[in-house]
This record gives sequence, structure tokens and C-alpha cells, in this order.
Amino acid sequence: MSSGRAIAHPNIAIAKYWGKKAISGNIPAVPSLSVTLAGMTTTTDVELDAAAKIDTLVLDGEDARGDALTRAVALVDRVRMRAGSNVRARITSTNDFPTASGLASSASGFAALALAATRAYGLDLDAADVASLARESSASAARSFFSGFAALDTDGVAHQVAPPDQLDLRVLVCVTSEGPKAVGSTSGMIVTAKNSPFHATWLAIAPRIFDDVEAAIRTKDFERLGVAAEASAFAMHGAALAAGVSYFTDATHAVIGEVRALRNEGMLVFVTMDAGPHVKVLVLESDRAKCAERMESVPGVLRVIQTRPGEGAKIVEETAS
Ligand code: 2P0
Repeated sequence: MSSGRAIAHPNIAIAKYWGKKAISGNIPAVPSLSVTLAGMTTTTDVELDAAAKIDTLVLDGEDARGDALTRAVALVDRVRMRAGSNVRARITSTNDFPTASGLASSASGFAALALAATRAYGLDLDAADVASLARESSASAARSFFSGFAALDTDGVAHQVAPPDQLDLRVLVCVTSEGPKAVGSTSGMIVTAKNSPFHATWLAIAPRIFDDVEAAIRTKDFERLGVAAEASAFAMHGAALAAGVSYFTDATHAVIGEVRALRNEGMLVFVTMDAGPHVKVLVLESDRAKCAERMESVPGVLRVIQTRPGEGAKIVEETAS
């Protein structure tokens, strides 16, 4: 039977997506801009099985049930509908980094699944089209289809902004927990929109921060990019915190403090945080080694994954029946 194997990398938003314009179709309320990361990879196989009655998902070596299975099947259902098929699939997916802990495993996971599934079901769609299928499962996944720097607009359409070598940017992922995050992104966004007194402010300023980040990338201005990245992350987390949604731990604060100490010593270095306790440190290649050493010594940091701008999702193997 047909099969497809795809790989995808997570992406880290420099200008954050937080909030939905429409639940139906999963359309973001604000534009976002991210960097796709080399160094962390999801590999997903989709094999069609004409004899099977149900879809199955093995995630990091274990049979998945509940929410993980339901969300994967929903994406495969959309692919099946496009392909006019009702054949079931065996899905196998592996991350080489902690799953569901705010390390953007949903972005790389749904990007790899959408791509592997479209190929297994014989669809030959362009990247923007597959990205839209993935976006309905997880909006940030749409950005992982593009190499380097990618944007997602408020119509739900993703595109590349600049290639990986546009800036000498390095992202040091300071892992502070191996477990799943406390509050999922989708519910965190919904609670923020409902209860945060700062939600309207976030919606008003996010597009301006996006423009700033995009201009910084186009003009290769790392300091402008870092300042805007911190503005986006703290505004997003501030709005969430005002609704009682907190992703920070003591280790998160400790890393932020160490980055500020390095900045006071003259290094150009900045932080960003997603819906989890980890901190992603933005630094230039020339300062990477010194910065990584300092981050590794911060109490609560389990390890530091050193990454650089990487490639978009791609098919690595396919067979047709
Ligand atoms: C982002 N995050 O731009 C933001 C910043 C987390 C913090 O996109 O609800 O898993 O499935 O569309 O894509 C994580 O949210 O959310 C995310 P859904 P998703 O990267």
C-alpha cells in the first residue's frame, strides 16, 4: 500500500501568535513570524492499510489514545476527504526532543503528518496548500513548511519571509522540564481572550510588533529583532498571566535573569518563551559558545539544545501502491 515519510522541524515564533479570529478553520487573530529550527526533528510515517478498520498512531514508541489520536485522525480525515479515500492509516511519529512541553512539538508534528499523509493518499499539493491543512490542527504548524523565517497571516496563509542564512542567528533552547506542559496552547488562548483585561491591548500591538520583526529580518538588524522578540513574548505572556495562565517556572525566571546579566556585560542576547517553561535564547553565532556555557550553568536548566535556522518540512520517502 502507499506510504509517505516526512520530516519537519519545530519553529520558534519571534512575533507570537496568541488568539484566534475564528475557531472554525483555526484562523489566527494576529500575524506571527517564526524561525524554523534545525537540530530538532519530527519524523512521521503514514502507511495506508486497506484491511484496517481504524487509524492508529504510535507516538514516540507508544500507542497513542485520547486527544493526540483524535487530533491526528482529524487531520488525516481532511486529507482523505481531499483524496476521496476512506482507507485507514497507520501513523508512526517520533520526536528527538520532549513532546508537548512547549517545545513546539505540535508544529513539527502536524507539519510532518500533513505532508506524509498527503503523499500517502496520492495528493500532490504545494507547500502553502499542505500548510493550510496542517494549520487547522495547529496554526503554528503552517510556519514549519518554510525554510528560515516564515510568516502566518490573519487569513491563515503562511509564506517564507527570508532564507535560513539571512541572519547569523542561533537559538539556544534551554530545556527546563521534560514533562508535558500544564495548560495547552489552545485552552491558554481561549482563557486569555475570555478573561484577560489586556487581551484587546495584545490584539492592538501584535501587528505592530510583527511589522518590526519583519523589518528587522529584511534589514538584517539583529538587535532590532531581539528587542521586538522580547516585546512580543512579554506582551503575550503578560496578557495570559492577567487571565491566570502562567507558563513560567523558577527556572524560566533564572534563565531570563542570566540573559539580562550577559546583556549588561555587553552581549547582544535576547529571550523568547512559548506556551511552556523553556526559554529560547536568541544570540549571534559569534557569541554562541560563551552564551551556551552560561545558560548550562543556570539552576534548573536540564540541557541546552543549540539550533540554527533550518529547512522546511519535506518528504524523505514515499511508495505508491
Ligand atoms: C506561536 N504558540 O506563535 C505561539 C506562541 C505558543 C506561544 O502557536 O491552538 O499549538 O493548536 O493553533 O499552534 C502554539 O500554539 O496552537 C503557538 P493551536 P499551537 O508559536
